[in-house]
Amino acid sequence: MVDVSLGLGTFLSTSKHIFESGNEINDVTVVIGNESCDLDSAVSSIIYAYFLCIRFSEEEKDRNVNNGSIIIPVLNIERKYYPLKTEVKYFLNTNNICEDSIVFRNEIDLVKLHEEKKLKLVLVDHHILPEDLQGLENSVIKVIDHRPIDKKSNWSNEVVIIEPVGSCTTLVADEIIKENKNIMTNENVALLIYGTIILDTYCFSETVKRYTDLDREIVNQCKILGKIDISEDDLFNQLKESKNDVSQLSAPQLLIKDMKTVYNIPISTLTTLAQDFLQKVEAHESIKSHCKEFNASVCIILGVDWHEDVHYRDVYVYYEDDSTDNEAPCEAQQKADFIVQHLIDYSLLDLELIKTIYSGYLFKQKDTTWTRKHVIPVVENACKYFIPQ
Ligand SMILES: [Mn+2]
Repeated sequence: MVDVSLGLGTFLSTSKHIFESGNEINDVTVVIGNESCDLDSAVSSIIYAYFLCIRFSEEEKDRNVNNGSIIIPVLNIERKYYPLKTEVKYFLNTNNICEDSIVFRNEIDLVKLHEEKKLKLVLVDHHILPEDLQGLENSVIKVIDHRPIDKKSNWSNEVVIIEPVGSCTTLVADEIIKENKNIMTNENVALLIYGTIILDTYCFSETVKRYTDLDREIVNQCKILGKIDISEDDLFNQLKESKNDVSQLSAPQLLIKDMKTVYNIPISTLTTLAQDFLQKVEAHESIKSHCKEFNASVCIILGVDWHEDVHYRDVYVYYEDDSTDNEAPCEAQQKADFIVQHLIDYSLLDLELIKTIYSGYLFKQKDTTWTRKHVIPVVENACKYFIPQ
């Protein structure tokens, strides 16, 4: 087991090192968050794993044994997508947790560990196993979540903590404080929890109202035990800024950062106008490889730009043009045309065609009150009724 007196960063790099070294390991406790890998999921899994590690090493000390077990937090995304989680990367970095010391979902074979009967799984910030991990129920030893209970779940009362608080880290910290308050005096532990709760509750905003008394209480405990001096507002602004900072991202990464898929059609939202994105030299190539990666022949880009208090929106509908003659439109174009027609007829976006560019249509969205939430059902409907000619 890892020596945890050295802090969070060392705990992570050491347990990762032991895991990768191929040494004889009898059991692996994996603490994993949900697939969005937002700050809540990332911090909950890291801090809870650290807490378990301290608990086990104290038990080991008592019994004077080393039983070949290891505890690792796993971020539930592929490593290549980590740069997209800008606020996660920023906040972990500033708390001495570098990317190298993290284990990502594509780097650990949970199913194999389960089959070898070596896996103990802890779910944080979700309580339903994803599709590819169905069948691993027997390995789950603990579930901590703050979302509304999904009726499909039936964990026994001994393993599950589900409470509707603002942030899952609140529940994690609550358990830590009850059992071993000392852990919270680690400055990084306290600050990570403090920042995550602040971000999740929109800094205890009264308009959003996404907090409970327990969130408030844990934040106060973090301040006292971790001797935190940064104000809630300052840290909230830092985290919000880092979340919106896309300056380090490439064009293909911008298309994935905020994306939802509807009937196999990726719909990306940008923080600039699509028109500006399309002017980048690598724009066309990026869109093509984006379609390839998601196995799509049509994709949609929604652009937003803020100028003081006014905002502008535009919509770009792209199709892969694989037609060999110019007479009949290819299937992808027919589909794009059908979607465009739906957006014009059945949505209130009030679209005005600006131009066609790289086998796609660029529209100005004249009613800017409509967002992706409104676009999705229209695209869904179009896909449902589309029949290629
Ligand atoms: Mn959460």
